[in-house]
Amino acid sequence: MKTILMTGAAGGVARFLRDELPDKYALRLCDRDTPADLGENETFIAADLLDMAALRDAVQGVDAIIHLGAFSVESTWETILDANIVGTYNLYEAARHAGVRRVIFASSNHAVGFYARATTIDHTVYPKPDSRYGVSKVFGEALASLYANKYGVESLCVRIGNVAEQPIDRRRLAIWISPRDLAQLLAIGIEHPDIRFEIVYGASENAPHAWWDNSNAVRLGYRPEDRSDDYAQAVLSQQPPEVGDERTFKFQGGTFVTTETGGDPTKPDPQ
Ligand code: 15L
Repeated sequence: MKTILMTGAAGGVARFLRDELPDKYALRLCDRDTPADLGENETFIAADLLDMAALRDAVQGVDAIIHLGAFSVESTWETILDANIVGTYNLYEAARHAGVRRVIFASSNHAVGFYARATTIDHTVYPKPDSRYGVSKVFGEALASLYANKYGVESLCVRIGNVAEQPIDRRRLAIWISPRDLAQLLAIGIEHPDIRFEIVYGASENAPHAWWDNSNAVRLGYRPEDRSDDYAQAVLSQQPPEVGDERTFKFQGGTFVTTETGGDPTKPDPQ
């Protein structure tokens, strides 16, 4: 049985994944706070991403790491610097020293949020972050590339769209990923024999609404089971046409392209 360390394990994306990842993995959950309801195949280890000694203990003996731990929307520079930049550096350093072979890095669509919605992008485009948060995800991808090429710590970087049971608005019809499709992508990240450094988009089958060409994920074996178009009629009939600052509906990143604090109107602004 493979042991997988999951950072950010008390967060919302982890909650979905803990239900969806195959039982064949022993999950070592890692966060500052203990997640609720540990399952039979789950153990918990407390670690702050800023605490290198605790991280070194957390990564000992694992086969792969799913690195979800981060501040997950726009915030102050200090918050992003600590949680997402220093935290991700510490995680890769701990992985390198422990000889962990594979990391699945939860990148974000906000690494490329300043691409126009009218443009279809693939995994080879240069980054266009829409926020300090997006910059931190570009940093994570760059770090993953460095650690793969220099130290042999292999990475699958997943530019996650929006993880939810169903697409929650017009923008999310283009970038939605269901929990089971995300779990499938992460399992590819754990199991695929030929990954050194790869970028894929974390999206379900979202044609005809999609902005991303996810052929790299398909090449690695990804076959999404869920389609955002199944929800399009319901979403579009409830959503008024987008109004307000036109940048928020011209660019893929939505409200992240203008906000200084929050970024995701479905979440409270960070303090
Ligand atoms: C993200 O990267 C955030 O973590 C998530 O909260 C959503 O806001 C998502 O992007 C999105 O763009 O919808």
